[in-house]
Amino acid sequence: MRDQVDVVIVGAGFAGMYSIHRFRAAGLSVRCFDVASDVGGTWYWNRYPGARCDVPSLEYSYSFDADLEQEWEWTERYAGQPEILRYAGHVADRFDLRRDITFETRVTDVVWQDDDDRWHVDTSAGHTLAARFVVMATGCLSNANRPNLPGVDDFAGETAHTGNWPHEGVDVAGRRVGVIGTGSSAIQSIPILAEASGHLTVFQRTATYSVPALNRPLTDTEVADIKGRYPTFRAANRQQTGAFGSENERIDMAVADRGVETVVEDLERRWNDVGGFAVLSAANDFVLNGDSNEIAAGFVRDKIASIVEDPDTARKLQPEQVIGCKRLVLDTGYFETYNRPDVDLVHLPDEPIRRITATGIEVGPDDAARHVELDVIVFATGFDAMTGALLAIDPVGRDGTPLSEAWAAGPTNYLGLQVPGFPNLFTITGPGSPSVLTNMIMSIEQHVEWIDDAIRALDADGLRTIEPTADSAERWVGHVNAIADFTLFPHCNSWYLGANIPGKTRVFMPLLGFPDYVTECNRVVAADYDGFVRT
Ligand code: NA7
Repeated sequence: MRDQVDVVIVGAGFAGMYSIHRFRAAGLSVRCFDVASDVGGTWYWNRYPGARCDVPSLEYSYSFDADLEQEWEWTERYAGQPEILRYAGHVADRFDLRRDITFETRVTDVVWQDDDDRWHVDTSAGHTLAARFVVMATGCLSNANRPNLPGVDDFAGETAHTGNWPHEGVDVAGRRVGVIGTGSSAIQSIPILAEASGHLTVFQRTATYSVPALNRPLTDTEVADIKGRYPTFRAANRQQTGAFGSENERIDMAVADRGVETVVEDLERRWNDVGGFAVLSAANDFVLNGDSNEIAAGFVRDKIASIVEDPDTARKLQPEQVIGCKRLVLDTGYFETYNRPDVDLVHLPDEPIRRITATGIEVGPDDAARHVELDVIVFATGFDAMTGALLAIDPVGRDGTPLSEAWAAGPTNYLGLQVPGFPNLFTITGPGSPSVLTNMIMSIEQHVEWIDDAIRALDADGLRTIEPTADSAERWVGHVNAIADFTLFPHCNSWYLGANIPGKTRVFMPLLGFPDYVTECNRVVAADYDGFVRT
């Protein structure tokens, strides 16, 4: 006999934690599972040196409880991973969340049963549950991508993935370290690894645009200011495309209207004095217009050339693609690191990885192969983003159809919340929702509250199931892509498109524009769950 529960929640990160709190308050019984041994989700796993959030700490935090907002003290403009993990632990203590979480347990099977309108959920620890609802709080960047490079298992030294960093750390002192990848995780960790190791070699496939974070301690005055007006600050942030940054100095003018010279002067000021994503707020069409984009891209390329002393290294570090179509990275001393005598760059387009050996990585064309000797290899190679964690579980919906089959041509769902054929299964910050293009915690709160309302409405109406029609999901995917096509976002091989994973269908997954999305979610509810079938 299966244990009966109202809601199974998969994942105990920020989405899972708020789900537990919210659904409990609605009088529902909940059971949450996580592979980790504590809460925190992505912040539990990403313990690499330098891991830090790129959304300011006073914004990347829950807004659902005023006392929580007031009592927690953030210390830096951008919170580091240890501080965010402490915050997650504090929230778990404060709301007594852990009593409904089973840690170190993987959800292995999630199968819909038409005969009793329940999801049958099995775990690696032998749990068997029957749940009315399943909430996939599995995270967008939780399924690490470890490329299958030739010889990868031959390496006799130590390896680590930034997205699954060993709790005991990696001892790099005096050792020769190689970092594969130059995304955000690599760029955050490289300056610190360079300082701590004997020698560092970076293996770069695509150069990355990065701007100074200008991280710093928060002052008491600015914290008191925000805490004194948190509700209006949050409300203003929710009106922003990315649900954060309402007080960033944003210029609502195109480059051509503002004038190139003024824009470049402003970019310079922002680079030196402002930092963060706001560096690119010097005009409003950088990701809309190719010529405008080139102004910002050229500015950052010139910065790289002025910082990096060796001209050949500087050239390799200058990205060629559109700026902003891969997530802009915020750094602390990244480009400066290449001026160290103990740091080398291998530009993989010139010298591809041939194979990993017992003692390092062999690179280069046939006629100029060379071997880089290494003691440690760090895979900073990112994630199978947005769909990876969902497909790893691969829920089986109506008629025995697995999600992997329903999504063979790319993720199809409605509002990023529900997949046709998967009744009562909800995805938090799923593909098709603003998710990774926003302050994730604001998106998480909006999703959890929408799901909570949907469940309450079902119960109030004496109904058992909710799922979207195939037609509404098809229209939604078209809408998400039509909006992306107005921009330069689809113009490079980003993980937003799934382009970083060999064989993954190329579809732009996140939806641009948080406020319009929320309006649409609310309209759907007001129109009696328009686009959904409730039975
Ligand atoms: P990212 O941003 O996906 O970066 C991964 C990096 O690894 C990127 O430079 C990739 O190059 C590189 N990569 C991936 N596979 C390979 C192979 N096979 N060979 C060489 N290089 C490879 O992940 P992060 O963890 O840095 O950041 C993820 C998000 O977390 C970030 O956007 C923030 O939101 C926080 P590519 O560019 O694909 O050529």
